[in-house]
Amino acid sequence: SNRIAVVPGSFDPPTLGHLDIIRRAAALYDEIHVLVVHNPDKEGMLPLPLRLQLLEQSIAEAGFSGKVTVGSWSVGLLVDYAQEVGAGVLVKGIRGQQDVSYETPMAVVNNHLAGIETVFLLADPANSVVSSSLVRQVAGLGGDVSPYVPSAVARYLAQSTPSDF
Ligand code: COD
Repeated sequence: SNRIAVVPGSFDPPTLGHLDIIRRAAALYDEIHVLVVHNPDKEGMLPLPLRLQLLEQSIAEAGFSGKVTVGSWSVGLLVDYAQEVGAGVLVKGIRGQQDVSYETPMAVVNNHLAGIETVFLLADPANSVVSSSLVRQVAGLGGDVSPYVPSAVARYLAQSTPSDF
């Protein structure tokens, strides 16, 4: 059924942009699976268990954990996971033309592979410059990223040293 949606991402780390998309997806669907898609070839900044923990904490602190579960996926196609949990929809956030170009082929292929639809939510302009890579860069140089990330993430980044990234 299309009442279950997957919100996939790297979430390295989770940002306020991610959280806004999760909140809005939860308003549209009965059940949301936030999925940390782990690319074993990409080291990334935060280890997978920490991404999961920060996502869970951020979602709980934002007060919309009711319909939202957090999981991870590192083998096989994203659509295999969607089919396994009975989701007919992937929800993604669009910040601008670059996101459209990046997401379009994946949306088309996922539809061909499994009949899964991708629903795009336009980023809130307040978050349109926020990305995990920007947060990694600013935090790595010792800057304050608290305007861009949930407080659980800000707390974690503030107590780790730049050389951790
Ligand atoms: N505001 C709104 N939305 C945002 C913001 C923001 N500030 N920042 C990010 N988002 C959105 C992104 O557009 C994306 O939809 C989502 O949040 C996650 O973002 P990231 O950066 O954490 O994750 P990405 O972009 O690295 O995506 C990783 C995926 C694994 C989800 C992606 O690569 C994917 O769908 N892969 C498919 C794997 C697969 O099965 N391939 C075969 C068929 S295509």
